Amino acid sequence: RVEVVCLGESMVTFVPSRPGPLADVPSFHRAIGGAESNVACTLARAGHRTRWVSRVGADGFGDHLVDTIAAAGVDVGAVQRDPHRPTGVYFRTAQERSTTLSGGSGRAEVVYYRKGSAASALSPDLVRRQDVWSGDVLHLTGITGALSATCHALMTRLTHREPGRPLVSFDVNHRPALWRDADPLDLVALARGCDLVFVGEDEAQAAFGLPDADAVRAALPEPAVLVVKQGADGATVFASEGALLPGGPGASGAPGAPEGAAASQGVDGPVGPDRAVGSDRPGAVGGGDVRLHVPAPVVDVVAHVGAGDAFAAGFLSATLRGLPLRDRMRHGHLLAAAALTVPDDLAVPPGRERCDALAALDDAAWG
Ligand code: KDG
Repeated sequence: RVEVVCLGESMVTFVPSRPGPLADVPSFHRAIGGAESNVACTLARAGHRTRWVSRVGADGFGDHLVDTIAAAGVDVGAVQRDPHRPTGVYFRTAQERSTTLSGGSGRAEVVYYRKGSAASALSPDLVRRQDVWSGDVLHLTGITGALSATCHALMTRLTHREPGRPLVSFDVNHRPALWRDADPLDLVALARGCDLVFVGEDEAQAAFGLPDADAVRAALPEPAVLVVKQGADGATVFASEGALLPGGPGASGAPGAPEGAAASQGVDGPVGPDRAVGSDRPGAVGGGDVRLHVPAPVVDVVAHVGAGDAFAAGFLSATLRGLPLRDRMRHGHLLAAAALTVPDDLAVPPGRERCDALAALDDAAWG
């Protein structure tokens, strides 16, 4: 059984051979990007069974994406090929070096060539329920909502609370270049329908005018677990009482819909007789909220892009293993730290034993 299904667009990425604006960069090296496949690859490398659901062109870049993501150990059987639309591409324009740690919205500038891409044609009709609903967790990001009207409809559909769906994890990932003509508050509406939400404090300030983590929680009370990433200051998690305990949502693989729950039609088809998300899940929602701030390790940052995805992967990995809330946050920070120290989106995450040992260090060692 798949543990985590990640749905979203991936692109071939061109990373500058040396820092600087696009006009001055003489050459690039090819890598891959895509917030959701980054999460799938990192989780797979951390030993979890993952699937990536997307659409790529019937072109060489599509081949490269599918092959590379499959090589990381991700199930790519549900990836569609579009004979009429190309695979998306993006360029990094700079790789700044700094010593701040950020799992937030990312500061490197990017230039996208993705309008009309194969993935932008994704729609509720094209995505089969059996592909997205058969894992324990479905991981989505706000990027998909900005790609096209059909992608937005798909996101609205997938974040609608209803019986039969798995735990839905959502990284807000506000990308100003993509939301230019749309209302970023739409992202808040999508997040409200999810069970586990990640958002950067910087993006919440810039996109929604929410000044701090507490204001974000006040605006987003619905998700059982909300993680607000605060760059070098670490991150704060809010969790409904019970949601953080082993046996609550996300603990020990508990959240998934039963095998065979998914029908073979598109996600717009009738819903199976499965249990609902949220209140009927053991220990899911109690009265109050737990609030926990967890500092991040300081690392020498090479590039921020991909760090937020790695954080989500670390948090999800520890959640699937039923680890306590503090350890989920620390696993997030550790995987983000690895991603921050490489120029590409994806780093090889530290092994599980090493992460467990570092996560177990006392509070003094964690600042
Ligand atoms: O989180 C990293 C992503 O931003 C990067 O891989 C590209 O998916 C991407 C996007 O749409 O910005």
